[in-house]
Amino acid sequence: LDLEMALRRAVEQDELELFFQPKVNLLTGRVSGAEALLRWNRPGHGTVYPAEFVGVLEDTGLIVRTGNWIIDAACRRIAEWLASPVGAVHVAVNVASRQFAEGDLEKEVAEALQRHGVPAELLELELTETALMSNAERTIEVLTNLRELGVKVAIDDFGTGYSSLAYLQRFPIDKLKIDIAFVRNIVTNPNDAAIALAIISMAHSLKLRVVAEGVETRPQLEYLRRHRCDEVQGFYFSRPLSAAAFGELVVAGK
Ligand code: G
Ligand code: G
Ligand code: MN
Ligand code: NA
Repeated sequence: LDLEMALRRAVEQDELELFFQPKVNLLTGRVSGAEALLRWNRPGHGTVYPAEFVGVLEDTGLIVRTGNWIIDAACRRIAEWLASPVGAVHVAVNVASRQFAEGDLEKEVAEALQRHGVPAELLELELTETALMSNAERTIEVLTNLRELGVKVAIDDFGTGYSSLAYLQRFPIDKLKIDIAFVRNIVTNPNDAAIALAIISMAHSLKLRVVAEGVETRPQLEYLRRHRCDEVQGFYFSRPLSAAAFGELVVAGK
């Protein structure tokens, strides 16, 4: 209950902040964008990580309001970068199941893009299989509207949830993110490797891009490159960074 009260204040008091973890394009070797990850600068507690509070946001329904703040903050940041030496950055934002089900995502996204004058193709939404599958017909409608705006959609933690392959083909999506669970032992565990390679192959057959999450070592990276994964994200390249540090990284790489 304390946590809930504190979280209600957090949005109002501007205590939330987005960090950015680089994604690297394996063809060019350059930073291709970032995943926005929420941080809470809780007075008296230092930095609080989403694992400790996203569940409470979901359970209390606060995730809808917070999620709208996140979308707005991401667009504001994209606009700031566009007007600076950093330039165009593709930013992916996590959307919680309840936010997808209960929020008016299309409206919030359209308004945030317009408010900040951001080209839609620079914004990507990461949704889990669970969020997408709970009402598949509505999902198709929402994703179709988002695609009309020009926003990109990725399925997050792919392979850990339950997706109907038939729907995968019907959902207008752009990208699959291979869950860290299959990447962790990709070099040593043939079963994990088989799943990761099947995801890459299926994604490409469906004309989707594929990103591997949680890449921590060079052998994992080389393995994924050899097997034509499009992008990687993970501690091997960088932890999530403050907006300022991410901007510096991009400028240094130009
Ligand atoms: O950044 P960290 O490693 O602590 O993230 C832990 C979890 O919190 C991840 O599953 C991530 O998807 C989730 N998360 C991080 N930022 C956001 C956010 O802005 N919105 C939602 N819904 N989940 C987030
Ligand atoms: O659920 P989602 O995929 O949105 O969350 C991404 C989470 O993965 C974040 O909490 C982020 O901090 C974490 N993460 C990113 N890169 C790595 C990595 O290389 N290793 C590990 N263990 N976690 C990572
Ligand atoms: Mn994610
Ligand atoms: Na993930």
